[in-house]
Amino acid sequence: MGSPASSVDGFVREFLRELNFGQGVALTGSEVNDQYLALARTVRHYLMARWLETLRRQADTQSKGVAYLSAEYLLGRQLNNALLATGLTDIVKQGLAQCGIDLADLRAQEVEPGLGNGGLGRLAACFIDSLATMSVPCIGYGIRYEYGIFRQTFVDGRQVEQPDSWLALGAPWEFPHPEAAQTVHFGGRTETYDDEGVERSRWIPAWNVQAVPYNYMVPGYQNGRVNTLRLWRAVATDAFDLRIFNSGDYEEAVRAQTFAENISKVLYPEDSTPQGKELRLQQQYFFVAASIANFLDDVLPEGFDLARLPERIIFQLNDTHPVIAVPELMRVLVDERKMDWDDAWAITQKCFAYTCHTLLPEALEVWPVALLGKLLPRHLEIIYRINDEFLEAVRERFGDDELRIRRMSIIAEHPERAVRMAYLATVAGAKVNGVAELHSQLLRDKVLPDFDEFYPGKFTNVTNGITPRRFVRLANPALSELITDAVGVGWITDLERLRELEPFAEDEDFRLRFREVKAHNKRRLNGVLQQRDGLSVGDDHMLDVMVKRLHEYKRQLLKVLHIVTLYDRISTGELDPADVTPRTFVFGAKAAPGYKMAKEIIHLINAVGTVVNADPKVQDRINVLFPPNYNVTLAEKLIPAADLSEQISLAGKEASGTGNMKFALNGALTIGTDDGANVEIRQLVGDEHFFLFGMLEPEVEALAAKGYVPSSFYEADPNLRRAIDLISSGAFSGGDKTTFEPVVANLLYEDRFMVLADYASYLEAQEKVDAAYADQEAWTRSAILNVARSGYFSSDRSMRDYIDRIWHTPPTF
Ligand code: 26W
Repeated sequence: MGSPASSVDGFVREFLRELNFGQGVALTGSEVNDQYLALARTVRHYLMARWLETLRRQADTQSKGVAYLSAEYLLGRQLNNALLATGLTDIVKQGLAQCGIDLADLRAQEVEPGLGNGGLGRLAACFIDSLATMSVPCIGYGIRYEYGIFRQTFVDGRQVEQPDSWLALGAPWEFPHPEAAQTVHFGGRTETYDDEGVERSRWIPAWNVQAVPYNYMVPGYQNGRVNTLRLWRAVATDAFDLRIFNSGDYEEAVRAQTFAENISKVLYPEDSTPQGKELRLQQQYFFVAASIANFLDDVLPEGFDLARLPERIIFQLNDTHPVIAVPELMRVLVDERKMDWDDAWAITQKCFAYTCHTLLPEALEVWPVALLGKLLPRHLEIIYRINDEFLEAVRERFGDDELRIRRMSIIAEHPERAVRMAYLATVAGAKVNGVAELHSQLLRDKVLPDFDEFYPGKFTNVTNGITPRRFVRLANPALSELITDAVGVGWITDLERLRELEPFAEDEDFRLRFREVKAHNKRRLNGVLQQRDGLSVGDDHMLDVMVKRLHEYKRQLLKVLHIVTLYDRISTGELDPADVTPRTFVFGAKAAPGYKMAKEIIHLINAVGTVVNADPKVQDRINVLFPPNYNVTLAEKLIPAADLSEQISLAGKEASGTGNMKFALNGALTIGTDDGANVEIRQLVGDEHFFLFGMLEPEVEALAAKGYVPSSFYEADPNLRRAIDLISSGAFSGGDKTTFEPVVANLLYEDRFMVLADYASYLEAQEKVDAAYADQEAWTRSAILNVARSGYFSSDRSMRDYIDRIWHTPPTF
């Protein structure tokens, strides 16, 4: 199977063939969606030979690879990346032009697969991109949600969620394989039986679903390699009970089908109800059971000696969501393959590694024993045995220190008996890593200190990274061209080469061109926002951007208080508008549907924006934009245009952040706390090129220990008092004093994330930002140095760290 000729004419032939025979339409009269689908299929043909070749070589060499287990993949649009990977962009552009079609129009037609919530899902997407580019064997395993992260709209400033029907207009990048479905079982009971003198256990499940694999190509950057992302869809086994159907009970007939297919229906359904919780556990087991079965039965050659499994695979657990894979592998090895328990456990402990992505105690997953036992009775038994043997080893080492035993038990007793998934992952994993230096340190010292002591050498750090292909080369073509002009193209796969830009910070002409790039990106953003939301960004404004999930610990409220203070000072005449740097503040954030306070904060941001944007006293000075439905596609336009990156979480709470890296690499300066990967960004770019503010993590601890009283900060700081009073006064809610009462009360009497304690320091840092921005030459110098010194944050480097320290999976070919 030869790949289509790489010429404009060859492309046009292929494209028209797809349009005619694939879509069944003629070019004349075809819709944009027909054209997009035909183009996507044409481009995937170009990748096909490489994909098949990769699979063939992998089967031949049988070298060790990574199975990345993740409940989320936030892929972003595929077309542009596929074009970049194949180097086809110019040919396609010309070919389409011959057909009277603008490539940009077809790009805009693609709906991104939003199969993730935030950083963790996007990280998974960056990692598989890097592994393909580095020629490392990897299969990404996950769930093909029918509805991804909701589409966010605002009604009267409040978030309203709409279903994300990303499949509605066709899904040209996926390859369904119903013939390769796996059966996944649930419920029932266990029993022991005599197997020729050996007592064994077996699981008698009550029901099952089919897991149908949908394969996606993961192309490396211009290296002829294509790895696989395999997402599972749940399909009912006896889809339709014809007997019941014929008897006229249509509802009952489809009930079982609906029940089964709910498993892959939506990303992270609400877990505030017991049903929702159970569904989430079903999702987790569903995709890891299918993935393990797929790897053992279909990927490994027939007759493979499972004692050698660790030579072939490492299952990387992306947070605790896939951790039920640990007892599942044990069940398969012991119950199905009849392996001795100790041998199976030794293998299992070499085949898993675990990444933790949080420090917030409430985000550490636990599964009530009652629920787990009902859904997966055999797995619960296995977990108990793992725990018994583990605690026995702890006793051997530390004696009968009951407090320690209770602390370390995989089973928590309070408030209800539950399985601590992070502990299970830590006991089973060959390695455990955090996602930035500070986070990994806190993980060892604060979250899992007993485990760190018990398992010397198990804990390690791998600082996150981002793919420079998508987030610089594709998202910022203008900057990419400037960089390539200066240092050559090597940076795209060797991001440390950006260092060679350092001398250009002193080159006046280069600085001018750098500023032109920013201005160009702002105009581009303006075009996108105009069309998308009717919003505009002035190109003479500093663009101050805070985009990330809406969460109290990230402190969007601190940003709001800054804006309210500025607004108050200008509108009362305390500040002369002429002395204020013109700024446009941009927010992008989705709140979890059940997270009330987060939704109140969204409402407040929109309310403040409405008032500020309408007030003639501050017009042309400050502006607040909150385009709804922030996603990867919008990020790719927003980040390259930004001047200032807001990374203002309370120190010790943001595990890493990856947005922070994207901004620095696109030449924004950061205003940030000493948290997550901000710490490393600041160390690399230099203090003079980073606006640090706020308490350090130990100071946060100390304040909490002594008793934090937020209202005392309110009493003591007149600026803060004015800002909060203005919100309470109804100034942003049409005079209604009750609207934002919950937010204000939360700030004054709880303020879990110490917004008020860091307010003064934040304001001071913002004044430094203004002063620095006034000197455009110096600002540009800093921005260039941010780019030049952030090469470390390539996900290629993250992958090298995982490979060297955890996976030991060298590149193959
Ligand atoms: C239990 C359900 C659940 C699901 C998702 C809890 C929490 C999540 C988050 C969306 C997880 C997440 O995205 N964490 C982020 O992971 C990034 C990649 O490591 C880090 O950079 C961020 O700091 C961290 O918040």
